[in-house]
Amino acid sequence: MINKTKVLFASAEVAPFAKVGGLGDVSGALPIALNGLESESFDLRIFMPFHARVREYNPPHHLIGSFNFKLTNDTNLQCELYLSQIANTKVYLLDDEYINHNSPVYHGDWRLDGLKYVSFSLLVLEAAKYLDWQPDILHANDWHTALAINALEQHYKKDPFFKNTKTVLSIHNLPFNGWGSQEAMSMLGFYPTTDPDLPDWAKFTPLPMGISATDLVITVSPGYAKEITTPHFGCGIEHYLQKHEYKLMGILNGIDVDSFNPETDASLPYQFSTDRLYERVRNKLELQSQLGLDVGHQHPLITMVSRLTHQKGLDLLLDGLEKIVDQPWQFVLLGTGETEIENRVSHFAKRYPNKIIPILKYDEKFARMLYASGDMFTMPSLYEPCGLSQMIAMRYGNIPVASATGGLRDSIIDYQQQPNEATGFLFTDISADGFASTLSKALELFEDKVIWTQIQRNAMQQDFSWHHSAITYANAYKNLLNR
Ligand code: NHF
Repeated sequence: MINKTKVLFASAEVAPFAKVGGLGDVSGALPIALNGLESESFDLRIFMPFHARVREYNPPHHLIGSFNFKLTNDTNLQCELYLSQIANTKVYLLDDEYINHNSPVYHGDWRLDGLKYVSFSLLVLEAAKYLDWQPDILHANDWHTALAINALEQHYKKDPFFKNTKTVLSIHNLPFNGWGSQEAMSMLGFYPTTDPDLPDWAKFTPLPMGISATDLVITVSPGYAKEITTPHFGCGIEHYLQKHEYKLMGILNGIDVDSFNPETDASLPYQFSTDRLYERVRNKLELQSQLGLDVGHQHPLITMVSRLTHQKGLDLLLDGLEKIVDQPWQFVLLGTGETEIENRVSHFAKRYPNKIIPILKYDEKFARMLYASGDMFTMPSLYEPCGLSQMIAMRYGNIPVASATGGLRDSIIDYQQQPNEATGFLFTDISADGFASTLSKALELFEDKVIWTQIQRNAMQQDFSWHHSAITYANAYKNLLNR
């Protein structure tokens, strides 16, 4: 019998059970792709908190057991462990008094989130022991589970069970570092790391602590791995990351190319392919008429599907659009997020009622319609560790106009740099002016149907499958185990 490599994959979000953002998409897809690799043999299992959302989604699951474990301060934590499944992958759902299966994925309250995720980070290790399942690799994601890696050092150093466990920490979003969990860490027995290369504040902050303790750090694109070693993107630990660059690598995320497939997507009125782009136009005409916009292929339709947060560059977008408001475009935005940004978008739309349509909700089906109808897809992010929407947009022939940062730069081939291979437009001057002038250029090229169709075909033919990324992860795991 072949010995499978055992990977404990810990994440706060896992789609479809509980997803808030891209972390959920990645955690619900990468594990399945890794377990499905024919060239490798992985026994990767997902460990996630039993959130209220999971209870509502209610996947088939059953209780495997309950256990108690003693914290270093002598208090007891009572835990329950459930087993469920996503495709080929086992999913363990963990519960305790802090996770409390009635809680939201994120409370938005640092104290409560601190308690929930610091305890979860300990629980994943205790659960592995309870199952007598010794992981070869512990793969944590973002600040929420980073402390599981520190726990190996701080709580389990003498425990032979984890003696051979190697560690990987994926960074999906560096600015979210777990600041505010200090009280929870003290309560649950963590102490500051003594790593002299970290600034003082970071020695007792979950994500930098995990980065310092882990064997390998993987960012979700190669570009972001480089960016976070600079002061602009490094969130105060750039010097640490420069010095420890040897343990830093980037692997671009993928998307589910079976689900996001314009040839078979049942949520679209008209399915299409690179050879049947005329069918794609019919989606656009239908959408324009549904939304009360002027109907016609000649009116360029600009789209955006996004969480409305500061990171996504909404200020820059609205200021940029205003600069070219006299041009004949239409703009449809779908998403929800910070109230202040939602209000600004609504206010802006009221001033240009026949041009700008904001749809402030989360609607997966409508998102697909936008991907399949838009001519241009905007992503003016201030930073973007990977970004998934630009890949989905390209697959549907919706041409990205995006900031030249992180994973956007790694996944989009810029017309201005490589016109023949181009799949989109990138702007390096990440400002309203930079955005407006690049969008104007795209609008100008939209008039040239031969060039535009070529860009669409190039974009739709890119391979953004998870299979591709999974092979790179598998090699990273292998290198780590052979060290
Ligand atoms: O795609 C999943 C996602 C990224 O750029 C995205 C982000 C959060 O900001 O890796 O994580």
